[in-house]
Amino acid sequence: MKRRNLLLAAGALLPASTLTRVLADSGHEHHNHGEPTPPENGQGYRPVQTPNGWTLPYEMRDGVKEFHLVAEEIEHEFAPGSMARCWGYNGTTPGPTIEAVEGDRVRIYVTNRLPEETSVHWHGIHLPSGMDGVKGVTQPPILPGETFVYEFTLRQHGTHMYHPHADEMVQMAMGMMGMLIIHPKNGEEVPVDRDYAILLHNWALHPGTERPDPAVMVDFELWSMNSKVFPAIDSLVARTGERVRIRLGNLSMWNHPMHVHGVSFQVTGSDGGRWPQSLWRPETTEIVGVGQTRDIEFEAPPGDWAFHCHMTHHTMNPMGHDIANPLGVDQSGLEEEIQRLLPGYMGMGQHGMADHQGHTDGGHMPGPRNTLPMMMGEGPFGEIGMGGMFTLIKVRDDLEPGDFSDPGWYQHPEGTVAQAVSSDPDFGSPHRRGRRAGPDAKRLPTPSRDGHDHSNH
Ligand SMILES: [Cu+2]
Repeated sequence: MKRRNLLLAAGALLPASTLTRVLADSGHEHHNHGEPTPPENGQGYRPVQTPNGWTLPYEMRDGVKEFHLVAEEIEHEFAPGSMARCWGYNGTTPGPTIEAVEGDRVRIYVTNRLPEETSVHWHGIHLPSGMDGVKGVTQPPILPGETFVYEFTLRQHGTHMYHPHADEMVQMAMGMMGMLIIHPKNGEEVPVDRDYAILLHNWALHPGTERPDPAVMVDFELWSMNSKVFPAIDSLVARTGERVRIRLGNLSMWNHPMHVHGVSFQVTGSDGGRWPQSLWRPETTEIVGVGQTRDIEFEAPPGDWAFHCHMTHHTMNPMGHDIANPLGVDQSGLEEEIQRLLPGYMGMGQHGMADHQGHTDGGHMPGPRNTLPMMMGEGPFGEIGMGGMFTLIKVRDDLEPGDFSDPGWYQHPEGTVAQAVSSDPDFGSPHRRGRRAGPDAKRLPTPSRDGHDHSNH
């Protein structure tokens, strides 16, 4: 194995000194509006929530909504144990959500505190060509230290995004992006009770490093919602029966099939605005393509529901992709060999990878610094074994409208939880076809309730 591959393999299995659960009531930074804004000139709207993020306050000046973005290098935490130097706006990646109403005139100052030139493109917005933010085509670059002003009237509504159009390969890989939400001026025929905005992204933060690598096109280490990875992504919460909208934007390098458990949602809109109801369609997974936005809506049933990208590698943290397949390979003796090159290496994967988290959580595996384990998170039934683009939608009967604090784990009504009925592999008389392979029942991994497979040590 090449040394880099070893490192990546090790990175896959690694550390967990800081397995802090962050699904906390850490007071989501909401928005500048407080409670839903009362109608002004018939333009009232329910403010969007940006999980782990925030909404940019504006000032009203001569009838124009003034916003100020600052492009700058920032310290960013993907989850406890993974810090990086990223680029973003106003101290965060993604940048703050900009929220306005169809018909508003907006003036947006952009100050460049990056070490190189930039620009801001208002993705999908109908505006004068010279406000479109394509460096070299519609404007000169915003040089380091300069402030530019963009000004235009919003002629549409929908879920939009903003990002640089100057050295965008580097600047977007470093985290420069944000959401731009435009509410329809006449309200919505089918109102929603909770409105969430999430930007999907990927990061090449190689094990042991602290700057995303913009040269990577395919093999990313981190897959994020609003630049956080599970378990540091805020849970989305709702009261039973409330209508929830999740606005999803994708400025990453991959398409993301986003899946919600427990409901068939309706796909109701995009950056083309909220679609006519005749175009709404029921789905349980919706692909949010690169450069696209999609709005999904559903009426919330009680429970804890997973919400995640369905690309299985996108719900994992750093892992090697170039390693040989260890499934079914007897690794006795190999560990000692490899440890001479890479102290602390632990051979795993013979029976699958579910035992990785036990080793990393147990702390027996030190790894590259500043690198998350592949899977993390502890739930009411043990290790969750996820990472990346994964979070929970927590729906409760007794949640107050407008309360966004994490309600803890769901208390299942009696008799509604799947449970063990036997530990005998020969249990029952299941119908089977084909030829059985692999170890006979006596050599199957010993089942245990702590998430470990204890049979291979
Ligand atoms: Cu994905």
